[in-house]
Amino acid sequence: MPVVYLGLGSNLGDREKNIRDAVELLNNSGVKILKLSKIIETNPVGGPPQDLFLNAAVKAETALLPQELLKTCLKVEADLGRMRTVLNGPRTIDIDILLYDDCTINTPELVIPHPRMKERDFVMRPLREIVPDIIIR
Ligand code: PH2
Ligand code: MG
Ligand code: MG
Repeated sequence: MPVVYLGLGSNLGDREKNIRDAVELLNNSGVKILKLSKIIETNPVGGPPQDLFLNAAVKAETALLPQELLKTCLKVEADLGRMRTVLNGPRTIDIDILLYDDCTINTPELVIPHPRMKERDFVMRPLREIVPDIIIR
């Protein structure tokens, strides 16, 4: 089954609960969680002035195709009350597909590997914890 890596972030509401609930909902939606990194507190990068984030990464396996996985991530975000008002603004939960097997995808809806992941410490620190030898092309 395809192995995928997801990045999670929250800086609104009960941040840790949001991340743990997202992991649980994903696991019940055909995205079998294999590993969850530590949940780390990070300074917001970009966007308006906003509160500190909690970030984490997961390794999972799924039979969902990339577009289906994206729909599932967006559904879990919506189920946890995410509103999209301000670009890069505060959010109850953000679930980003970082890697999907060795796939490269470039569509208007979905770009994999995630285009900004390498420069983002809040993504790479938890990801390297669960995959120390990861190489991103
Ligand atoms: N997500 C963003 C923009 N900035 N900063 C931190 N620390 N953590 C995030 O998850 C984050 C961010 C866009 O998705
Ligand atoms: Mg994001
Ligand atoms: Mg996102």
